[in-house]
Amino acid sequence: MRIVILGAPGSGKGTQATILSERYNIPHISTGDLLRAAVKAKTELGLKAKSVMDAGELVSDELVLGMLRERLQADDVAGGFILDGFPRNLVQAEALDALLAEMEQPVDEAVQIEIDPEVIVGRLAKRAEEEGRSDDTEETVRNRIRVYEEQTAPVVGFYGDQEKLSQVFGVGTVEEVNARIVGVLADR
Ligand code: B4P
Repeated sequence: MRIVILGAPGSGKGTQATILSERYNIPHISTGDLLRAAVKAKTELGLKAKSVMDAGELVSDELVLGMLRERLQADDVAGGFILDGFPRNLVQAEALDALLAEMEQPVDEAVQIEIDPEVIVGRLAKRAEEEGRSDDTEETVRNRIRVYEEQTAPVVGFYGDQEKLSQVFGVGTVEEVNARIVGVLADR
Protein backbone atom coordinates (compact mmCIF):
# COMPACT_ATOMS: atom_id res chain seq x y z
CA MET A 1 0.00 0.00 0.00
CA ARG A 2 1.34 3.43 -0.99
CA ILE A 3 -0.28 6.22 0.99
CA VAL A 4 0.20 9.98 1.14
CA ILE A 5 -0.97 11.79 4.30
CA LEU A 6 -1.95 15.41 3.74
CA GLY A 7 -2.86 18.02 6.33
CA ALA A 8 -1.91 21.35 7.82
CA PRO A 9 0.97 21.54 10.32
CA GLY A 10 -0.26 20.06 13.57
CA SER A 11 -3.15 18.20 11.93
CA GLY A 12 -1.69 14.93 13.22
CA LYS A 13 0.05 13.70 10.05
CA GLY A 14 3.18 12.51 11.80
CA THR A 15 1.21 11.01 14.69
CA GLN A 16 -1.11 9.06 12.39
CA ALA A 17 1.59 8.03 9.92
CA THR A 18 3.56 6.42 12.76
CA ILE A 19 0.55 4.32 13.83
CA LEU A 20 -0.37 3.37 10.25
CA SER A 21 3.21 2.34 9.55
CA GLU A 22 3.03 -0.22 12.36
CA ARG A 23 -0.43 -1.41 11.41
CA TYR A 24 0.38 -2.04 7.74
CA ASN A 25 4.06 -2.85 8.31
CA ILE A 26 5.34 -0.33 5.78
CA PRO A 27 7.89 2.44 6.38
CA HIS A 28 6.87 5.92 7.50
CA ILE A 29 8.74 8.47 5.43
CA SER A 30 8.53 11.99 6.86
CA THR A 31 10.37 14.72 4.97
CA GLY A 32 10.17 16.85 8.14
CA ASP A 33 11.94 14.10 10.14
CA LEU A 34 14.54 13.58 7.39
CA LEU A 35 15.22 17.33 7.33
CA ARG A 36 15.42 17.59 11.15
CA ALA A 37 17.91 14.69 11.15
CA ALA A 38 20.01 16.52 8.53
CA VAL A 39 19.91 19.71 10.63
CA LYS A 40 21.00 17.77 13.71
CA ALA A 41 23.82 16.05 11.85
CA LYS A 42 24.87 19.44 10.38
CA THR A 43 25.10 18.00 6.85
CA GLU A 44 25.28 20.43 3.92
CA LEU A 45 21.54 19.91 3.36
CA GLY A 46 20.83 20.49 7.06
CA LEU A 47 22.80 23.72 7.13
CA LYS A 48 20.82 25.03 4.15
CA ALA A 49 17.47 23.88 5.56
CA LYS A 50 17.68 25.16 9.15
CA SER A 51 16.90 28.85 8.71
CA VAL A 52 14.14 28.08 6.18
CA MET A 53 12.46 25.65 8.59
CA ASP A 54 12.79 28.03 11.53
CA ALA A 55 10.96 30.68 9.48
CA GLY A 56 8.16 28.20 8.68
CA GLU A 57 8.85 28.37 4.93
CA LEU A 58 9.32 25.43 2.57
CA VAL A 59 12.80 24.09 1.90
CA SER A 60 13.64 24.22 -1.85
CA ASP A 61 11.99 21.60 -4.04
CA GLU A 62 15.36 20.58 -5.45
CA LEU A 63 16.79 19.73 -2.02
CA VAL A 64 13.70 17.94 -0.74
CA LEU A 65 13.22 15.98 -3.97
CA GLY A 66 16.83 14.83 -4.01
CA MET A 67 16.48 13.66 -0.41
CA LEU A 68 13.21 11.83 -1.11
CA ARG A 69 14.47 10.21 -4.33
CA GLU A 70 17.33 8.71 -2.35
CA ARG A 71 15.01 7.49 0.43
CA LEU A 72 12.63 5.84 -2.05
CA GLN A 73 15.50 3.78 -3.44
CA ALA A 74 15.98 1.89 -0.17
CA ASP A 75 14.96 -1.79 -0.13
CA ASP A 76 12.31 -1.34 2.58
CA VAL A 77 9.92 0.59 0.31
CA ALA A 78 9.30 -2.35 -2.04
CA GLY A 79 6.14 -3.32 -0.12
CA GLY A 80 4.77 0.23 0.07
CA PHE A 81 5.18 3.33 2.22
CA ILE A 82 3.42 6.15 4.04
CA LEU A 83 4.56 9.58 2.96
CA ASP A 84 4.11 12.31 5.59
CA GLY A 85 4.81 15.96 4.75
CA PHE A 86 5.36 15.34 1.06
CA PRO A 87 4.20 16.55 -1.45
CA ARG A 88 3.97 20.08 -0.09
CA ASN A 89 3.19 21.92 -3.35
CA LEU A 90 2.13 21.11 -6.92
CA VAL A 91 5.70 20.94 -8.23
CA GLN A 92 6.49 18.24 -5.63
CA ALA A 93 3.22 16.40 -6.39
CA GLU A 94 4.02 16.25 -10.10
CA ALA A 95 7.63 15.23 -9.47
CA LEU A 96 6.48 12.47 -7.11
CA ASP A 97 4.04 11.15 -9.71
CA ALA A 98 6.81 11.04 -12.31
CA LEU A 99 9.24 9.35 -9.93
CA LEU A 100 6.72 6.72 -8.84
CA ALA A 101 5.64 6.10 -12.46
CA GLU A 102 9.30 5.34 -13.26
CA MET A 103 9.33 2.90 -10.32
CA GLU A 104 5.94 1.48 -11.41
CA GLN A 105 4.66 2.12 -7.89
CA PRO A 106 1.96 4.83 -8.13
CA VAL A 107 0.28 6.35 -5.06
CA ASP A 108 -2.81 4.30 -4.10
CA GLU A 109 -4.49 6.81 -1.82
CA ALA A 110 -4.05 10.32 -0.41
CA VAL A 111 -5.72 10.95 2.96
CA GLN A 112 -6.28 14.54 4.04
CA ILE A 113 -6.69 15.23 7.77
CA GLU A 114 -8.95 18.25 8.08
CA ILE A 115 -8.65 20.61 11.03
CA ASP A 116 -9.36 24.19 12.09
CA PRO A 117 -6.28 26.49 12.26
CA GLU A 118 -7.06 27.59 15.84
CA VAL A 119 -6.91 23.96 17.03
CA ILE A 120 -3.47 23.73 15.40
CA VAL A 121 -2.08 26.77 17.21
CA GLY A 122 -3.12 25.26 20.56
CA ARG A 123 -1.68 21.80 19.78
CA LEU A 124 1.65 23.15 18.61
CA ALA A 125 1.95 25.49 21.59
CA LYS A 126 1.64 22.36 23.74
CA ARG A 127 4.30 20.55 21.67
CA ALA A 128 6.58 23.61 21.96
CA GLU A 129 6.41 23.25 25.76
CA GLU A 130 6.98 19.49 25.65
CA GLU A 131 9.58 19.09 22.88
CA GLY A 132 10.99 22.59 22.29
CA ARG A 133 10.90 22.30 18.48
CA SER A 134 12.35 25.56 17.14
CA ASP A 135 9.58 26.06 14.55
CA ASP A 136 6.68 25.73 17.01
CA THR A 137 6.64 29.39 18.16
CA GLU A 138 3.26 31.05 17.60
CA GLU A 139 4.58 33.41 14.91
CA THR A 140 6.22 30.57 12.94
CA VAL A 141 3.18 28.33 13.35
CA ARG A 142 0.94 31.05 11.87
CA ASN A 143 3.34 31.37 8.94
CA ARG A 144 3.37 27.57 8.46
CA ILE A 145 -0.44 27.62 8.33
CA ARG A 146 -0.34 30.42 5.73
CA VAL A 147 2.24 28.52 3.63
CA TYR A 148 0.04 25.41 3.89
CA GLU A 149 -3.05 27.28 2.68
CA GLU A 150 -1.21 28.92 -0.22
CA GLN A 151 1.05 26.09 -1.39
CA THR A 152 -0.09 22.73 -0.01
CA ALA A 153 -3.89 23.03 -0.16
CA PRO A 154 -3.82 22.79 -4.03
CA VAL A 155 -2.21 19.33 -3.69
CA VAL A 156 -5.54 18.12 -2.25
CA GLY A 157 -7.21 18.97 -5.60
CA PHE A 158 -4.39 17.22 -7.47
CA TYR A 159 -5.27 13.89 -5.82
CA GLY A 160 -8.99 14.68 -5.99
CA ASP A 161 -8.71 14.97 -9.79
CA GLN A 162 -7.04 11.54 -9.85
CA GLU A 163 -9.89 10.13 -7.70
CA LYS A 164 -7.41 9.07 -5.05
CA LEU A 165 -8.48 11.43 -2.26
CA SER A 166 -10.16 10.68 1.08
CA GLN A 167 -10.82 13.30 3.75
CA VAL A 168 -11.16 12.65 7.46
CA PHE A 169 -12.04 14.97 10.35
CA GLY A 170 -8.90 15.52 12.46
CA VAL A 171 -10.43 16.52 15.80
CA GLY A 172 -10.90 13.84 18.47
CA THR A 173 -8.52 11.48 20.20
CA VAL A 174 -5.56 10.05 18.27
CA GLU A 175 -7.35 6.67 18.31
CA GLU A 176 -10.60 8.16 16.95
CA VAL A 177 -8.82 9.90 14.08
CA ASN A 178 -6.87 6.71 13.37
CA ALA A 179 -10.07 4.66 13.19
CA ARG A 180 -11.47 7.12 10.63
CA ILE A 181 -8.36 6.76 8.45
CA VAL A 182 -8.32 2.96 8.69
CA GLY A 183 -12.03 3.04 7.76
CA VAL A 184 -11.51 5.05 4.57
CA LEU A 185 -8.52 2.93 3.54
CA ALA A 186 -10.55 -0.26 4.04
CA ASP A 187 -13.30 1.13 1.80
CA ARG A 188 -10.99 1.64 -1.19
P1 B4P B 1 6.79 18.67 9.30
O1 B4P B 1 7.73 17.88 10.11
O2 B4P B 1 6.06 17.96 8.22
O3 B4P B 1 5.86 19.36 10.38
P2 B4P B 1 4.30 19.54 10.58
O4 B4P B 1 3.60 19.93 9.32
O5 B4P B 1 4.15 20.41 11.75
O6 B4P B 1 3.72 18.14 10.95
P3 B4P B 1 4.02 17.18 12.17
O7 B4P B 1 3.98 15.83 11.53
O8 B4P B 1 5.21 17.50 12.92
O9 B4P B 1 2.88 17.41 13.18
P4 B4P B 1 1.61 16.53 13.47
O10 B4P B 1 0.63 17.08 12.51
O11 B4P B 1 1.78 15.06 13.42
O12 B4P B 1 7.54 19.92 8.62
C1 B4P B 1 8.36 20.83 9.35
C2 B4P B 1 9.07 21.79 8.38
O13 B4P B 1 9.97 21.03 7.51
C3 B4P B 1 8.19 22.56 7.40
O14 B4P B 1 7.66 23.76 7.98
C4 B4P B 1 9.19 22.84 6.24
O15 B4P B 1 10.04 23.92 6.53
C5 B4P B 1 10.02 21.59 6.18
N1 B4P B 1 9.50 20.58 5.23
C6 B4P B 1 8.99 19.35 5.55
N2 B4P B 1 8.62 18.70 4.42
C7 B4P B 1 8.88 19.54 3.37
C8 B4P B 1 8.68 19.46 1.96
N3 B4P B 1 8.12 18.36 1.40
N4 B4P B 1 9.06 20.51 1.20
C9 B4P B 1 9.62 21.60 1.73
N5 B4P B 1 9.82 21.76 3.06
C10 B4P B 1 9.45 20.74 3.88
O16 B4P B 1 1.27 16.74 15.01
C11 B4P B 1 1.40 17.91 15.71
C12 B4P B 1 1.07 17.80 17.19
O17 B4P B 1 -0.30 17.50 17.39
C13 B4P B 1 1.84 16.74 17.95
O18 B4P B 1 2.38 17.32 19.10
C14 B4P B 1 0.83 15.68 18.32
O19 B4P B 1 1.08 15.09 19.57
C15 B4P B 1 -0.46 16.48 18.36
N6 B4P B 1 -1.62 15.68 17.98
C16 B4P B 1 -1.70 14.82 16.94
N7 B4P B 1 -2.92 14.27 16.87
C17 B4P B 1 -3.65 14.80 17.90
C18 B4P B 1 -5.00 14.65 18.35
N8 B4P B 1 -5.89 13.82 17.74
N9 B4P B 1 -5.41 15.37 19.43
C19 B4P B 1 -4.55 16.19 20.05
N10 B4P B 1 -3.25 16.40 19.69
C20 B4P B 1 -2.81 15.70 18.61
